[in-house]
Amino acid sequence: MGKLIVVSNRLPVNISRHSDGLKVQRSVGGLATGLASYLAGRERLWIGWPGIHKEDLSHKDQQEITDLLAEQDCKPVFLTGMQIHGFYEGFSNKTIWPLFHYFSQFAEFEIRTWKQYRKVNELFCKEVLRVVEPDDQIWVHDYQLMLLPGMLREKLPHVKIGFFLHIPFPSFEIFRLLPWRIEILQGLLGADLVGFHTYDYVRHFLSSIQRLCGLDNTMGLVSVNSRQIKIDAFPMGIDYTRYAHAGQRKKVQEELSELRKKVGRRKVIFSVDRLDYTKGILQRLEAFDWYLSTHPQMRGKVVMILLAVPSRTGVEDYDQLRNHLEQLVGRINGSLGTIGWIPVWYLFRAVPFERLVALYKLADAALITPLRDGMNLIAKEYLAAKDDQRGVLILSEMAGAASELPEALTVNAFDKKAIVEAIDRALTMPAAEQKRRMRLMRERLSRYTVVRWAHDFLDSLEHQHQQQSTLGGRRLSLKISRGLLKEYKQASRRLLLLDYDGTLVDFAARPEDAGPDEELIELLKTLAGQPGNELVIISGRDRKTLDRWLKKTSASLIAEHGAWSKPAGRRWTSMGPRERDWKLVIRPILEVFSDRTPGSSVEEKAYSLVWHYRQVAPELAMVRTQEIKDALNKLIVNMDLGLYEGNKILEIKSTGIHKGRAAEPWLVGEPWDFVLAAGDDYTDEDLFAVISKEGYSIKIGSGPSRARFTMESVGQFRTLLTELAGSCHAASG
Ligand code: GDG
Repeated sequence: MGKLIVVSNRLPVNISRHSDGLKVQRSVGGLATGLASYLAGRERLWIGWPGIHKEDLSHKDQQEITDLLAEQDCKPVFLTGMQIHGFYEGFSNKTIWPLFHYFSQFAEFEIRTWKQYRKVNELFCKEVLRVVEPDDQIWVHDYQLMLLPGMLREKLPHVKIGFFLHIPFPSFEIFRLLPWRIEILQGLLGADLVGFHTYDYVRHFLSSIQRLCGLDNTMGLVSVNSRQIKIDAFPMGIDYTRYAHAGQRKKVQEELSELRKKVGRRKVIFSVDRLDYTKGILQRLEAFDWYLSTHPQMRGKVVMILLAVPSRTGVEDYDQLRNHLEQLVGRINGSLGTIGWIPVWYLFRAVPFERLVALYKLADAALITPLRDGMNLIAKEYLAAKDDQRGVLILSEMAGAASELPEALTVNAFDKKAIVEAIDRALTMPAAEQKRRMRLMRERLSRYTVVRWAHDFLDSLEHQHQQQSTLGGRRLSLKISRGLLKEYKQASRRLLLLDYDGTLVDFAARPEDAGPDEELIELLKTLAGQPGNELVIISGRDRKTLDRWLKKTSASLIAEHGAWSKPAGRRWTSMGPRERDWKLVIRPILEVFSDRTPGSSVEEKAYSLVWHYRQVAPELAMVRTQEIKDALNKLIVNMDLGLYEGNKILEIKSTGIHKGRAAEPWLVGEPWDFVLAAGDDYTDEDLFAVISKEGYSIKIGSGPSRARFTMESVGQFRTLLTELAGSCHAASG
């Protein structure tokens, strides 16, 4: 296996300037720990921003940092203050962070910061491209780099790319507010594996790609062109033993006895977070205030230690939050405190690891009530640190961790009364019950650690990639396309049978918007005009549309899946008499369903009726399609009709009309020495069935097919056609 390349916004290092030069110190983070054992004996590289603005560094400094970091298996992406301002403080923290945590009222939608975000993702992409090798695994982290997987995929079609989001993925109704929502989804879909903390976030992501990109999934597997992407939940764990054994450290014991002396016999409620509006600090403080008002017997007997770790200082919303918090602390302490008892012990700073663990060990209850949180590792660390199994965790339902910790007292963080009740229950809970709950949760945390999490993710990425290789078995490789090109050049009689939608052009939201671009018209004209060529466009569209869109190309046309055909320069002829009676029965049924299903429509073609549902909410479309099938299946048993499910359509048509039959007049008796047939959906399978095994049949996209080869996308297929067109120019010119 090749090396592992981890890419995250920040490198796991701190750089400081000393009188004798720059110093790099590795910081201990969950992710780094999780990877350490996985990486034992394996080459690794971590790419990220080193935390200092580029303009504060001379060229020599940059070189020195690069060299120092290389010793730590790290590679810097140097960013200017302006880039950090737009990309990190701007788009990441003022757009994505609030929106993904359901604070849409705080989200700013600025083109300027979006552009910086894209630019910085490109810079990260460049750094990865400098070092990546074909066998490597690339693991991209978090919301600052959501475009990166897509950018890498464009350059590296076959390399293994995983992405993990550490914050929540919001529901579709929130995500859709983002003006650049499609770009973000396309970026993420560049990965082979997209991981989230919980299954709820997976569901939200799947629903967004379904509604915004029209991509369905089967058990979390999504096909994009002919790549299969897995979307799954990997709840991040902690370095359990580090916290569980920390109590044995002398420094922790000293801190603890110091704290115990200060607290005396009082009960302790501990609250610690980065100072962020998503963490619900004000709300929990108000709840504590209410608790003290409604439980006067507890005054003087309980304290809340509130540790707010500075974060994003200088940003207005955060400074305001700090002001509010300090006012509230002041008000509670002023109105309820007495000489000798301060209800809230407030600290605005980060504390060293040993003091943090001592506080965890001291606390009778941890009050962790974020309004929204991707996971929340503090809740897990509190439990792990409790080696005596005493203490109660009060945890918000809105933290990802809640789904793994059902033995905690879970609360709705907006429901102050529920928090008050939970505080009361926690402080009066019998020791045996505390132990029972603690034991179950600690056992789980000791099994699913951050190391297991990293292993699971990377193993799953490897597995997903192997699956890709199996699926890609029939992919039209470079070698085969060279052979195809050679045969095309050498042939003197060539037949090209090409489907239109999904083969020559991508799907549009409205079918009428998928007309050909100038480049396509030119390409088809060239192909049709080359000596010895017969070009047939074989489509499900009606005659009028094909005439209007393709008349300049002088290609032969087949409309309505073979109901009509028009050899170049001739008139349309139909495949046989039309049977109208069945439509009189079936059309009204489809219309009733259509009236009840916003976004759907019924189209009548000469030989078929089509129910279109591209614009219908996916869950509703699924229900309605099944209902229509149930209703019609009974009716058509004795008619010469079939029901066909295509790309967001359900078609009812005569079984004798299909693309294979329509192509026969071209195939029979003609001495072609090169045949190419291409299409993307079930209607093209009838065509592939009549192509001889020497001919080239190509399916665009994934899924089972009779075609000999597959290609990923319309873009790739058009590139191949352009090469064919160019090859004969070159030959004749
Ligand atoms: C994001 C997501 C998700 C905090 N104060 C001190 C201190 N810490 C350490 C804790 C813990 C970490 O920082 C905080 O982790 P969280 O998970 O609670 O929150 P975020 O920083 O918002 O992280 C979150 C996480 O990513 C992982 O995917 O869980 O939902 O928002 O490890 O111990 N450490 C020390 N002193 C402090 O004062 N030493």
